[in-house]
Amino acid sequence: MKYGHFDDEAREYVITEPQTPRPWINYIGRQDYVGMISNTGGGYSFYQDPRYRRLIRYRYNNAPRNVGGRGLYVRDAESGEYFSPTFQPAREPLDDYEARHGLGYTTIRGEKDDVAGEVTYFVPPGEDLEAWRVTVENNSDESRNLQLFSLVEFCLWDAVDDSSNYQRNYNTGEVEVEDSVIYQKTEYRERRNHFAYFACSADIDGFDTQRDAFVGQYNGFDEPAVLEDGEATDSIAHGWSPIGSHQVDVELEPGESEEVVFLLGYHENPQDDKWAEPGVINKEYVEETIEEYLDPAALDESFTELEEFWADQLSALQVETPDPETDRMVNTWNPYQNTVTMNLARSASLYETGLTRGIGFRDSLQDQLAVLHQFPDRARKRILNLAKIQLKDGGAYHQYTPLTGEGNADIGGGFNDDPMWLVMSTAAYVKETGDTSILAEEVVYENEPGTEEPLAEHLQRAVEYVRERRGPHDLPLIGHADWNDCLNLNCFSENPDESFQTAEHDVEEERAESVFIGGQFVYAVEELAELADQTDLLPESAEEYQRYADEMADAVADAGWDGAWFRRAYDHFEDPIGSSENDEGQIFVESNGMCGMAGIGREDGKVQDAMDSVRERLATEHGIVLHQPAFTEYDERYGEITSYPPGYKENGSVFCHTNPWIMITEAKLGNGERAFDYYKRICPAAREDISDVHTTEPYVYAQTIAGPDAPTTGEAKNSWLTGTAAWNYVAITQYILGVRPDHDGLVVDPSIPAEWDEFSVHREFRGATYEITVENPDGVESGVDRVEIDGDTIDSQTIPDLGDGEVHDVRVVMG
Ligand code: BGC
Ligand code: IFM
Repeated sequence: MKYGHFDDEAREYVITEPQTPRPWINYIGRQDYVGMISNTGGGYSFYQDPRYRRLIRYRYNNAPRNVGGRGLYVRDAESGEYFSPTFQPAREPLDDYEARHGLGYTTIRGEKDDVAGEVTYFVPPGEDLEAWRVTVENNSDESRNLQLFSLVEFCLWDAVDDSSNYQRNYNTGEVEVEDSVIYQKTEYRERRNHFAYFACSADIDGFDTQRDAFVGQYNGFDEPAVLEDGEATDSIAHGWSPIGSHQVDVELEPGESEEVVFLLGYHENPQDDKWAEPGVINKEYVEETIEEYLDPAALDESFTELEEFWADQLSALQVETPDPETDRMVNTWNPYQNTVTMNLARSASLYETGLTRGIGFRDSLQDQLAVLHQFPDRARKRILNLAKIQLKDGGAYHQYTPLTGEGNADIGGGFNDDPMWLVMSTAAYVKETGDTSILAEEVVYENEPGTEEPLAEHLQRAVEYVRERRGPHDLPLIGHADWNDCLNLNCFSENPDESFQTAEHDVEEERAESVFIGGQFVYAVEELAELADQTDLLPESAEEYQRYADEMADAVADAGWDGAWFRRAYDHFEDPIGSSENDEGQIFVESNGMCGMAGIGREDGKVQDAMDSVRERLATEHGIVLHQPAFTEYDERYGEITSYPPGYKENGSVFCHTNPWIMITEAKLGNGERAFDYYKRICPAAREDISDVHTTEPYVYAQTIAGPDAPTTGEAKNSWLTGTAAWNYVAITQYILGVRPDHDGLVVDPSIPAEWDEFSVHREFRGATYEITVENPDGVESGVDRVEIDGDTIDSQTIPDLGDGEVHDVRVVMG
């Protein structure tokens, strides 16, 4: 069952039924001001930090869900009937409803009894505010006496305090109303000097700022007292729960409509004006902005700017394939999700509260892989920022706090895969841009802020970190965990009555090993070897790095091989995990994907065997699950992974992040059919028809899809902020369609379904544009017979880096 459809031309997802199985959201704003808008107008907003600068309250685990925060109501003053054009919060059934999620904006339209309300939400580029452009329309044949009510439920800045410290925050709330602007100035008198405003373009007929006055003591947002009575109370909040609500009376003749603009904005005084008079907000800072953006003409202009921004962002890579679902993901939705994920890391969604997590080292480095061609400069900056939370021993803090840039000491380090992602992403950055100067950038270490070393040295330390921390099988020590946060193997006793995971222990005693990191090391250090061929900025030679990689590959091929697939790890007692010797967790996808991508043992058939085993044991119609069999009981020796019921999250769900590793490996083996088949199994657009099963948005990837061991198999969870987006984009564009940046140019090496007879890729690369057409006259899955550039055949699969600002026609004939 579907709840809408794609409008490919407009690059919008159109939702035609408000009661989607979960809130289906969109993100607005991409710099400091960020908001989430659901298909019923819910969600929340913040400035820079979703915890400390939260503007709108959101109740994460609420029933009915996704209510509060934002609201719009249209009321007929004569009949007293009212509805929300966004369906919620009034939840009055609508005669007509449509929500359009576009790139950086959402438009929702609802009609009832011949009155329509339409609202477009977006953040004008460069501004710290969200605009709601609301139009009320009289589609009946009589004049109507209507009232529009807005609603914003302010969060008192620190979102944790907001939901925990009521003895304080029921007293701190302060507001001010001047003309049509409601100022939320809570805590302004304290040290922070920031305030929010909720402005309206119309002369208002009333307002409310105290929630309980608006809602009524015993009503909900679906039947607020003010809507029941038809009149705002002009309440001023003194403590309790400040809100902003305007009442605008609108008289409309038949066929007439009226636009009203609302602005929810944030302001922070400049540093030199930090200590304003206590309690007196500096409205003069925002007056001009408010006036400017209440004017629809200014909003038109910034909306055009927003559209141009996105057109430009997407223009570097566009494709045309025989598969429309692939096209809509690759051309629009996947890069859109990549950008949102790059901006927010894993911090704020409807599932990530923004209260506890910062920017993850591992996560954010992987996010860069997909945006390098879109905004290489921002990616460069982020890579260098991340390198700052590396530790001098080559390890890294696992996360940093965006407001301060400091490593998160509560979580610390000890995730032993972390350093390798720095190597992988830096190498990918250089392949895209050719800019080796990043390696010379001086970067500090988190634990030695006084010591700056070139990024090249950071990479070297990353390599040494893994090389120096190896266990009894010469495989890398896993530390607290590798990519799989929940595989926690350093448990020090086999006695189940003792609590080992939590016991204080000396890191020196940790012995559990990771085959996954072994594969990752081979992959990353071979990249480093290639990089060393390009530049002498790295401390060691290509041969030396290759020797390290080969050494590790031998250890993996030896102790990491189970006979038909790669093992996953060894626990503290040297017992294998991910082996046919185990009862549960016999085979894991991660190590097979990573060792497969690294090509370990490819020459003697190991990679192909591993892929066959994955297909036989892990591939389901909803994607490839993490492992089989799933763990049925909590087992301290494996840690958090066994805390999940079978089929969920790290315990055997389709953890979508890992699937592209298999797609890439299959593509590298030339198995185009399989690679693409896996791509389609988890492709959100391809799952649109089973939206009632999948439940999350059909236009973005979710982190997990419940595996076959789960009672709700096929159900997705935790959509939007996931490394799944970046890796799937890499898999489809670089390995299946096969156009990938390399140091000397763009490699063209497709691995596609045999029945595809042609596809094309528009790719901008280092200043030139390549219009690539791939023909497949013999119906093969892989293999390239001929490459022509501007009519001339070249003797290679690599389109040279022409860098001449020109457009070049590239014809590739497979065979
Ligand atoms: C989740 C992981 C997550 C980790 C850190 C665990 O409970 O299962 O997916 O990465 O927490 O937040
Ligand atoms: O690899 C992690 C990621 O860093 C955060 N989400 C879960 C993944 C698997 O545990």
